[in-house]
Amino acid sequence: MSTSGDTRIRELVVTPIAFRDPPLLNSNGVHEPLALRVILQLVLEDGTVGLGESPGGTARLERLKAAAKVVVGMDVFDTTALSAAIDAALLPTVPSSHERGWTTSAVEVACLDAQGRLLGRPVVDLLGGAVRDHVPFAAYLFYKWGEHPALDGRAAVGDDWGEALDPAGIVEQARLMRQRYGFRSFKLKGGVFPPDEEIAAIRALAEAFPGEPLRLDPNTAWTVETSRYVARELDGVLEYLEDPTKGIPGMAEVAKNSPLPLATNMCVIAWEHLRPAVEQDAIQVLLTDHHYWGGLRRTRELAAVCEAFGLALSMHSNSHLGISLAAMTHVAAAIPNLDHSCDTHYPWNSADDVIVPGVLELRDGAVAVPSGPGLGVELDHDALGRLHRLYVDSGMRTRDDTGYMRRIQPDYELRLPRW
Ligand code: GKR
Ligand code: MG
Repeated sequence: MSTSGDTRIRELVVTPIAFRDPPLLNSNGVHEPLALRVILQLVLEDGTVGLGESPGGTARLERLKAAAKVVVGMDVFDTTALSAAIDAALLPTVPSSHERGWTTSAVEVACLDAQGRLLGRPVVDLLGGAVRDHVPFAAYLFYKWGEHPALDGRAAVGDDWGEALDPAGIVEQARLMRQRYGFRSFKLKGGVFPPDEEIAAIRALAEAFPGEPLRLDPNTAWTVETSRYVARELDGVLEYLEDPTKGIPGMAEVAKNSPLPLATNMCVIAWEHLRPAVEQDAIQVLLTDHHYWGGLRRTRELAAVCEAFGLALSMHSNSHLGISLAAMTHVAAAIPNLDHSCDTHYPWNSADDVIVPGVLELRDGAVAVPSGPGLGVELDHDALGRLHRLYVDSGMRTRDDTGYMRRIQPDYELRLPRW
């Protein structure tokens, strides 16, 4: 392999897709039958193609299309300049650095994939090399309905996970996760039922899987007082409590008396949030996510900042497919101070992947770091075409967990905090 060819970017192909998603419940409502992502193909003048994956939705799609205009002609090895150029182009219309981060991140991953392909080296080598050859992931447990109910002429859509609406259902789902993927740690998405019911589910998990790490994440469904109550109840049972309440000051109030470490992927989501979070001692664990922290190299830098301030590190996930899982695995493999297993939604969505199967496998609760050039995964063009058609035909353009819930339960009210 050599880089003697022309490494300038000829084109960034941006393809929105939709894929099936089960009825997973959260503090905002319920997942719709389809989830949205955007697949990037960064084509270089020499024909090399780098892959990227980003969350979908109209706003993010439009920003990626804007980025596609900016990057043409730039060198794929100039990732700092590329990110700066995209950031500058978005700044006038996208004031939030967190929001701009979603775009620069997706493009950076595609650049690193292309660089790795040019050099014949896995992306993890471009991040300083692997400190682990397998990355541990947690089973991501959700309260869920047995099926998407029949709606507007569409038949009900079931799945092979079944219903989970109480502690027994959650334990059963955890057993399935263990059986299918060998997970050795468990995260429960909470904020769905009154806190005592979710405490009971965690206790049932602790009994079923003694000594295995457990986490609970209600996505800010609780007041400061309720958060403190849950933290006291689950002292010694959870490894950490994730986003029990809203905002850095709220989390700091909870942290003052919490016997449990607090984690977030909601109140510290941009560089400017780190200083107040550290000053107020609001969190003890940061869930990083390369999809909005600026890409894989910035995530590596974030890990160093966490190390400096004594923050433990874990990893956040949203509904995603294999290009994202590959990127998450490469960066997690390169971070020495990854203190907890990473989150992943992959088991819920992997049946509709856009990559050629065989490279990424969740086994014994971990993914082996792909050893091929770049991210080590190949695009399945037929699958991409099919999922793009699904996107076009579905008419779905933005995630709306609350709106979907209201169509099924018209009296559903979004209230945060709810308890
Ligand atoms: O998929 O319902 C979900 C999750 O709640 C997701 O949207 C969150 O971003 O996984 C996430 C979290 O840890 O907060
Ligand atoms: Mg979370």
